[in-house]
Amino acid sequence: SPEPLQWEEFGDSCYYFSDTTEQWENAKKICAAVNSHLIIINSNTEQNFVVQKIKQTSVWLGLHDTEVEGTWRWVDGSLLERNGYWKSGEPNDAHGAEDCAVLYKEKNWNDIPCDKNVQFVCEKSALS
Ligand code: 2F8
Ligand code: CA
Repeated sequence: SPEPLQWEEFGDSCYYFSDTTEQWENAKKICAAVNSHLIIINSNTEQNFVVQKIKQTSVWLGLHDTEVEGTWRWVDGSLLERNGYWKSGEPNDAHGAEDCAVLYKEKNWNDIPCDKNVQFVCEKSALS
């Protein structure tokens, strides 16, 4: 039988930090398949927790502007409020081809092409 995933509890959520890298859509599907979603960052403390667990250089966020360019939505459909934690000059939709967001170890965000292979973090409620 497969090994159970190792979930880490923080606040009211549990987090799974992948070892594999995946394209954004596949990472989203993998999280959904284990009753979770790609991470939604709601606070600086949550972001700091995730950052210190990053294994490589970055992880996918559950944040994209695939539907309307420049309109950033979380995977639960909610709009990104405020300014987020974008790196200076981001999001810039470089080459008109950057619709998915990553969180870097340096604690800031960038938009990159969704077909890049990146580690990812799944989040689910710790309560349910
Ligand atoms: O200069 C910022 C720019 O740097 C890279 O492109 C050269 C990033 N691309 C990737 O990481 C794939 C851009 O997203 C970033 O805006
Ligand atoms: Ca960018």
